[in-house]
Amino acid sequence: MSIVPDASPAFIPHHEIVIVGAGFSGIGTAIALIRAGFDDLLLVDDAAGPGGTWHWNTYPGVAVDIPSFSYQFSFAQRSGWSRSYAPGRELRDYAEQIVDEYGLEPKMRFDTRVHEASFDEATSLWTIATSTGEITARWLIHAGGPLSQPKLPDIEGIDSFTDDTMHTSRWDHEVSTAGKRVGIIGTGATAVQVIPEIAADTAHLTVFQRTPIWCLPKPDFPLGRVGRAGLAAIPGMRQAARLASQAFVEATFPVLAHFHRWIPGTDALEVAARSYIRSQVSDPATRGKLTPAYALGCKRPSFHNSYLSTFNRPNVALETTSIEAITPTGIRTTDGTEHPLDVLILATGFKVTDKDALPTYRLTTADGTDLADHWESERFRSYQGVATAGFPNFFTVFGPYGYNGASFFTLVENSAAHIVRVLDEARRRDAITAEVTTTAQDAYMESILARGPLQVFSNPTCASANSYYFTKNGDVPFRASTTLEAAWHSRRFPLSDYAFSN
Ligand code: NA7
Repeated sequence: MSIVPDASPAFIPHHEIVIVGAGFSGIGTAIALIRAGFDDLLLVDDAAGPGGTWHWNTYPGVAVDIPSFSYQFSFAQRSGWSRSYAPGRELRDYAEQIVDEYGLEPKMRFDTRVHEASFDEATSLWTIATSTGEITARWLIHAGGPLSQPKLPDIEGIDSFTDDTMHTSRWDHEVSTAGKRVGIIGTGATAVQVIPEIAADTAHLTVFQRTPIWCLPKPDFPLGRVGRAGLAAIPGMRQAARLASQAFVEATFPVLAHFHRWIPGTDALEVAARSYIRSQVSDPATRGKLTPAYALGCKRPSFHNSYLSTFNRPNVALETTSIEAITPTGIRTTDGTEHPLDVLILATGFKVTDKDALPTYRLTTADGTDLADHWESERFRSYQGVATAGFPNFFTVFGPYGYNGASFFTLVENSAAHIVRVLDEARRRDAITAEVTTTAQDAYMESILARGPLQVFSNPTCASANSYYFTKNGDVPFRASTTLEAAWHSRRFPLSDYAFSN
């Protein structure tokens, strides 16, 4: 359905709505829009299929680290997950099934990279330059996701290694690590999953760690045929599992992180985490190196039941001396040691708040203001992570200060509800532009930032965590809010927070 039924032909865009990204952000937003009657939409993605992060990340051991009962859409809950924390392949299948179920395929254009988007004031349309041609749209939604741009380490000689090398998010399944001398740089959530999976088969595995990660036990268990049948057949069982899972996720991230000062006994968690490390790692020196010096929560903790104990293996070494260079034959550390390697794995994460990551293309308003420059000079600001004052007809599913750290699916559903609410109102008014007011954005930012002192991120030890939660300015652009509160505001904000024009 078009929002402007009598628009002049010159002003009729190719599509009413273009969504950049066909991962779960784009898929969930598209479904919410279609349900609200906005059918004329197109999703573009540079991948060859849907699923976003779950399309790209196929490394050994890839799995969710939020329980699957929560890591799914509320309107498309499954009983068929093989484990309480589903493997990545099942998430990729889930994305493909949802695309089928909701008939999204004809609305998707793959292998299409967006290069630039510019808003034209005369027509109130976006022109989106892509690798497969130009598209115009009334409304542009960036659903790119925060973990889509692989970050290569800035280490001398990165291109010089002559044997096999790969970033974890572009795993080359032709390369075998079995019987080889393997090096892996990074000890974030991805490395925590890869290392135990490949260690046993390698001739030798050297883990190059810069900053240790808090690794906690994962309540990961197979659901089995009986469990899955129970979830599907017993009335209320799936809902009960979801409720318990949501409560667990809420307590372990949004509440603990954003209301840290109010929660008694958080020190006890760190004590328990240390004791877990002691129970898992036999060598005291290795154990010491694997124990973080920053507060639990400064950076995303990992959950795995065999990561820490993998360092007990005789063929696994933890190297904490800094890397000086990558050489044609391996890695040289600053103590002069050469580490010869056959395979080099870069588990070095993603560009999350880097200037060229959000969004990944140049996006300009009618007066030429570039969004990335705007955020660079003004620091990140937004309204509920969805809209930015000065950028009409543009929405982000994951924008700054929008995500509270709970299941990503909750964020997607909240952001989609917010966007639908604005577009519904635009349709009611026959409006062709909608833009959040500066007053509304300022009030939102003030309310979120006021909670900063309560957050774990204000702990001084976070300075040594190298956490991607922090921007280069030291800001942590999370939505300091419980999930219920975020859901409420996404659906109940005053419509006067937006300015509409015909
Ligand atoms: P992360 O969590 O960003 O981890 C990247 C890791 O790579 C981390 O240990 C970094 O060390 C390390 N790294 C990055 N650059 C270098 C250089 N130059 N030298 C040495 N080590 C380096 O990415 P992941 O892919 O593991 O996880 C991303 C998210 O995916 C995760 O949070 C989950 O939500 C799912 P550092 O800690 O910066 O010292």
